[in-house]
Amino acid sequence: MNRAPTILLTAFGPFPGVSQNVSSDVVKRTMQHFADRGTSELNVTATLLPTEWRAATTTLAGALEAARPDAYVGFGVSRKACGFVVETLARNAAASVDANKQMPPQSQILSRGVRYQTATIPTRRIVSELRALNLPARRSLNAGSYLCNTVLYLGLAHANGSAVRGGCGFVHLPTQLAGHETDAKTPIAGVRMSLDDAVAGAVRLIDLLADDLGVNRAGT
Ligand code: PCA
Repeated sequence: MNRAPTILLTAFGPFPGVSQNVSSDVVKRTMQHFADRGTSELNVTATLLPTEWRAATTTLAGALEAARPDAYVGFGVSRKACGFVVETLARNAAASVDANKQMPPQSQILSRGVRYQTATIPTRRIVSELRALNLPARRSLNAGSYLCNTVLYLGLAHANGSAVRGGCGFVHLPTQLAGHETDAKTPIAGVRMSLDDAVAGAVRLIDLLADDLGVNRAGT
């Protein structure tokens, strides 16, 4: 019997300057949404990645190995994000200190890796679906050179050699969501998106990937 399609999500823990990472709240709540929906047509599974060069890499590899996902989407935060920032490119570059005060082992993610890889989730359609929900969303050509870019790069490298037919991508969220105060007491200018909005957008994104994977949502 064929198993139901599996979508793997990841979120990040704290890192220097961000003591509470909202990506983990968003992914937790999104998982809860799918658990409450209780469909047997789709498995949505999630892993929290430490924002550490070595541990993030090994935790992601373990999660990909265990879940054998049909699609993979990572979530993280960025100070530059005012809404959903759907990354389109991963660069073979690694820089900056992690949560463990360590620099990356080398300036490239993979020594003989290609310079750029393109996200394989349908980024244009995702942005237009999010905007149709009235959520701020844009595509980005620069995922940075920190751990979010690394997990997108490694996810795509993995997907290249396995059957991740529903795509692999990454979404940056604002470091602070409206009405969801973390360590930064003042709301960040320009961020109108709340935690509920972020969860609604993440759910829509997953439903879109699930549709593409042929999941029948009738009755859910
Ligand atoms: N944002 C960082 C790493 C973890 C996170 O949430 C980044 O943009 O790379």
